[in-house]
Amino acid sequence: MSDSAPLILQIGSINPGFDARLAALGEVIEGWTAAGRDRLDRDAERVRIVATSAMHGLDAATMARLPGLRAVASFGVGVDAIDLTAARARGIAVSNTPEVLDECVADHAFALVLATMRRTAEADRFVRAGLWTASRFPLATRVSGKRLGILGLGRIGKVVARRASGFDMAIGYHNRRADPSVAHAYFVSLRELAAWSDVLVVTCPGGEATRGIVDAEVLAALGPTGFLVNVARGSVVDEAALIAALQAGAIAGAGLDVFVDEPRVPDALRLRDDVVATPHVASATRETRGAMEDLTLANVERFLATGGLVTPVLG
Ligand code: NAP
Ligand code: 8YV
Repeated sequence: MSDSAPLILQIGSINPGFDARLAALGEVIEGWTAAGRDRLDRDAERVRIVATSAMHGLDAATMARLPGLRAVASFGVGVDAIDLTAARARGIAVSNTPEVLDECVADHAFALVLATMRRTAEADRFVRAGLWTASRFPLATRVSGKRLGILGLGRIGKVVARRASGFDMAIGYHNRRADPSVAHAYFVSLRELAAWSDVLVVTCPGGEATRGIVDAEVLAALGPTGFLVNVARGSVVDEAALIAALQAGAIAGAGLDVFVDEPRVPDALRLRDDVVATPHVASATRETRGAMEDLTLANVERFLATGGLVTPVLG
């Protein structure tokens, strides 16, 4: 490749297969290696596109080092780890991977609804520990026919609602504004949605606008028989308030795929039987991760060929 060919800066490895396919599209600087960092010191001005992920993000300081940056292609739908304010100010376009992960993320949300309310993970531990021969497992909570509240009835939230309708559940939701395309009950107030819900499922974006909106007051409204499921971002839930609510019996349990300081999970959550914790895997099936890889690479390819993006979220 010529010395003036555009470079791709990859912030973090996705997996060897993805990394190899990206490298087949153009010259890649591997930002996480010592060699990549040296190369970036020499050739930062030649970088035209950054390939990143919902996990690795892109901060304003890195963007500022790349005067020729025109686009960002991110693996994942959530863009809260990308400084969109800095990107907007520079006219840098950003793409993500919407829709291809909706079904699997909703499936996982529902797995957490069932696992927390029916105590599935706890029951598994009970059998494995050999306790069944000596004692009875406590009763759980019925799921079918209950009220499921959705914080963030967007692409993923709507699939969660579809899953819930198969369990004959009543559905309510809270967004910033009502969605005229759905018949579910709209709650202007998140607190009132929580008070109505038997289980509150969080599927809104992370970032400053939603930081800590599931707070002590919302958890108190959910109440001692209510469950919380979060497949959105750890930042949406005030984790200290959640721990306090669980410890006080102010809510019945929580199913959590996302945490404030991943991959670190506080012992106060990790060691509780009324918490089901998974390591941010809601989209992690071979099928969905493959589709997310394809869409990320399609965005890079389109940018290199035309300057445009397939699924822009900004620009
Ligand atoms: P989406 O289609 O944009 O839906 C987001 C919904 O949240 C919209 O209905 C939006 O409605 C609502 N919302 C936004 N800001 C809000 C606020 N301040 N208060 C209340 N509601 C608000 O997004 P999506 O594709 O469904 O993805 C949702 C999120 O799921 C992602 O951003 C990501 O963080 C998370 N996610 C997690 C995983 C995982 O592995 N655990 C995987 C994929 C996605 P209004 O605009 O009307 O408010
Ligand atoms: C990502 C996610 O797979 O899409 C998102 O927003 O959180 C997950 O699907 C994960 O964060 C990898 O970057």
